[in-house]
Amino acid sequence: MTAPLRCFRAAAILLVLPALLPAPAPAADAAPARRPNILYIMSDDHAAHSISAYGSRINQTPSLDRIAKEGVRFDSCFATNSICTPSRATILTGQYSHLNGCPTFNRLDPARPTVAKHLQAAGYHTVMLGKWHLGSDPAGFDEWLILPGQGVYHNPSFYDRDGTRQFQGYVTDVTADLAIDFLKRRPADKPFFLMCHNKAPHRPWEPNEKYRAMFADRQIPEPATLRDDYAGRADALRECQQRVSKDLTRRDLKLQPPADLPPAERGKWLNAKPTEVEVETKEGKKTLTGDALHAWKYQRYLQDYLACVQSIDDNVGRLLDWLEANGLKDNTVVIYTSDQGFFLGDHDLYDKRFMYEESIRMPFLVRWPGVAKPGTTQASIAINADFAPTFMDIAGLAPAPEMQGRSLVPLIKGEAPADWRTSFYYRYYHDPGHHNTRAHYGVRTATHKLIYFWRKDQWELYDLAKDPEELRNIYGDPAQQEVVGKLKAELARLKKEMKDDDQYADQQPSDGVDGPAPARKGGRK
Ligand SMILES: [Ca+2]
Repeated sequence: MTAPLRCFRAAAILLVLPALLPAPAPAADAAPARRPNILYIMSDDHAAHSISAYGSRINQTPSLDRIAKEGVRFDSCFATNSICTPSRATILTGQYSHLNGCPTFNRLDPARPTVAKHLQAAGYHTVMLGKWHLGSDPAGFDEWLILPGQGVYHNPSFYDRDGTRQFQGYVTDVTADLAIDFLKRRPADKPFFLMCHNKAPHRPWEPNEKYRAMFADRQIPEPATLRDDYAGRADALRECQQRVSKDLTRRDLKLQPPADLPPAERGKWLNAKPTEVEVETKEGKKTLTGDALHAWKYQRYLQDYLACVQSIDDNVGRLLDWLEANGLKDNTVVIYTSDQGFFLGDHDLYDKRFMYEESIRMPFLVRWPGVAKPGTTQASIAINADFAPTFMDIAGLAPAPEMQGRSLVPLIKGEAPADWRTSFYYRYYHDPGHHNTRAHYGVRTATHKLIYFWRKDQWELYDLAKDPEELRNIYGDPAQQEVVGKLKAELARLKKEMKDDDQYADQQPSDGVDGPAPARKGGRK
């Protein structure tokens, strides 16, 4: 696995040279001046409710649980725009979409300041491996090797400054192999900032054979809201096209085209959304429709999704073991998260985008020996814009002035700053987008959520304490008008504080994250 990274070795040797210069003397009362390494592991679309440390009812993730047991579990960490590229841009810049220029699937301008650039300038060795999905080539990284666009699960191609190379194997294994390869040859006298980004468990949810077989016959418990009838809600839920019952394609469901289908018609067949499916049962072949088909689709979806998650868990375990076996455990902050949450059949949905809990909630687990108290939890509201200032704080740097988030280090330490945020602002733009999900913005507090679908002029209000599943829209309830008024005022305050002047309300930059860079490198996928 080392061969594709050979080109980095020369660069790594050169980069060691500046470190030979005398370092500034630490202050007399400073702790030993060894800045911690940062291993940031992020998966794609990994919902917290499929991690057993978060109380999953549907799977076990012992390696991720290990981070939680040895560190702190954040229970209220949220994406501010719950799709891939925008969340990644926010994580790197510490800014909301309307300021970092990535409200949808558009390219991140590589000239923008990012936390990688700040850490690199401060002497960290910065590395980006895996799924990037920001269109432009990574900037501010000493080394990078990334999947083109979404990448593929099996025998994936990765590319770097020199071009595209294909690897044999399963993408989650390959990504961890690359991370371990880097760790083995990391610069000896610099701390590292390693972003290790999994493609999994993103659609089309293609597990490796080991875990596909393990989950093939599992019966996964259904979520209570799988048959949500959307009564009382705004039009958005009824209009969206991310429903388990209606919108999973034959490709998603891993159905095989008839053997006699002409090759030219295979794509159309696979992309169709079936309204009946013939399955093998103990009693013979049976055609499923209606609710039986709905239940079957849920099982097929979750079996594959959870099998993809299992490979992530295994590989996180490999990374943790490697750190421990090689003396890096104590001086490496390990973070596990996902670019957003995901619906696992909740509200009959299978994507994200909506401001509902399963979509916006990000798993966020932090192990920092000697700083994070093992086995603790943190309920304060964290957002993805906080990650960049957190990395800077870990590195001993003040947050960069352009960043809108706030360092989570006090929360990692178990402190409760009196002035910590008690609400956060959310905004989603990609309408109609891939799943016809209506644009909206809103505010969430510890107890309530107010959502405004601005193009439809429709509102939803949920009492999260009384209705955690968000089934009862109480916006029109006369008894709630005082709450509505307060939340509207808070929403306006946050919108202003975050400098959202509706910059992208009517028009967003054109998409471009899946195109130019890989194409320029000589083909993708
Ligand atoms: Ca994602």
